[in-house]
Amino acid sequence: MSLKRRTPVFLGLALVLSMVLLAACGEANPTPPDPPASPSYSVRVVARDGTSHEIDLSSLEVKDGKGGFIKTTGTIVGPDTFSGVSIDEVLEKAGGFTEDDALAVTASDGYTMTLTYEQVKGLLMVYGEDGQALKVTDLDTMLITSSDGDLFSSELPRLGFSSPDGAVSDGHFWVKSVAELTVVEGLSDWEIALTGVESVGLDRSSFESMAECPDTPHPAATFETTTKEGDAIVYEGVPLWLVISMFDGGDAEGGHYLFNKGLADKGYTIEVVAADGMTVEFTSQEVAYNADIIVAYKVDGKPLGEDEGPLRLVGSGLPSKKHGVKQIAEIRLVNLPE
Ligand SMILES: Nc1nc2c(c(=O)[nH]1)N[C@H]1C(S)=C(S)[C@@H](COP(=O)(O)O)O[C@H]1N2
Ligand SMILES: [Mo]
Repeated sequence: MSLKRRTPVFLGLALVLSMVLLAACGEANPTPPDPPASPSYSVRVVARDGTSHEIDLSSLEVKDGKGGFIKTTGTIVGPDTFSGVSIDEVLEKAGGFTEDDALAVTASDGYTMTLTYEQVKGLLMVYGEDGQALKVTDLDTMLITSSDGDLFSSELPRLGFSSPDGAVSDGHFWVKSVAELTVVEGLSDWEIALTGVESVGLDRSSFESMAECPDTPHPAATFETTTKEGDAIVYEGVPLWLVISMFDGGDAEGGHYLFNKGLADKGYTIEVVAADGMTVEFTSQEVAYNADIIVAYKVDGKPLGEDEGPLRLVGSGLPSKKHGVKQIAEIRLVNLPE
């Protein structure tokens, strides 16, 4: 009796939970069993000229490293010690890496993180014990191949960043189970302002981590359209509501982003502002869980060009053509309920 009654309630709850869980990528994965003792790893490196090189990591000098990372939730993992090889040596074996290049690091689960030249060289923001950003520091970028501790002994090889003091860097750069390193055209970092219940900066790598997260229910979004010339193109990004979950005050315990459904129901206005100041408005109700209003960061697999980038709005849910804002500089929540 009572069991039957409860069933619909639980189903309803499960649905709601699957709608609200958000944007903190790579944090709920159960850790697979440890790999067999002293495995040998190889990664494929695709050079700028398109040639593919299988690099046996055991053929490179093994170095000791120490470091840790901070997750989107604010949780700090490590620091701990590990061993591995220098990313410079891996790239050297495959034709090199120049200042005009960037590096797309792809994992076997499909997760991808693109590092600028500077990030490949280890210039990353490091964080203090309370998770506060300290300063950009010069770390050693490595592919971790083993660790005596538990933290970095599975899902190898793993991208890791080392310094003598074991600095803590952004978790989204610590790509697990690296399968391929692709040398791509150089790219620049950007940051846009998100101003709402909270104020945060959204930068390139955090956006990519959100869009590339292989864990459901992170809903990466694509939109197919045609250019004025009639060519088919595909935009990639995430729904606008997912970005809003980062600064609408809906965080759950531990700092996971949750979309603040209650606030959206009460109603507020979303302003999307372009670099030239052009601004369009949406209501929170029309954007909430709407998969067809998309913040795009790529077209045909490449970062948006200067004319539209770093981010633009696309999708069949836009109320007018004018709403397809290019060169987004800021997203604001205004007319917030008391
Ligand atoms: N292959 C792969 N690597 C990944 C991710 C992922 O989803 N897949 N998530 C990244 C993010 S966003 C974080 S915070 C950390 C989480 O690492 P953990 O699963 O070891 O806690 O891994 C990073 N590396
Ligand atoms: Mo993360």
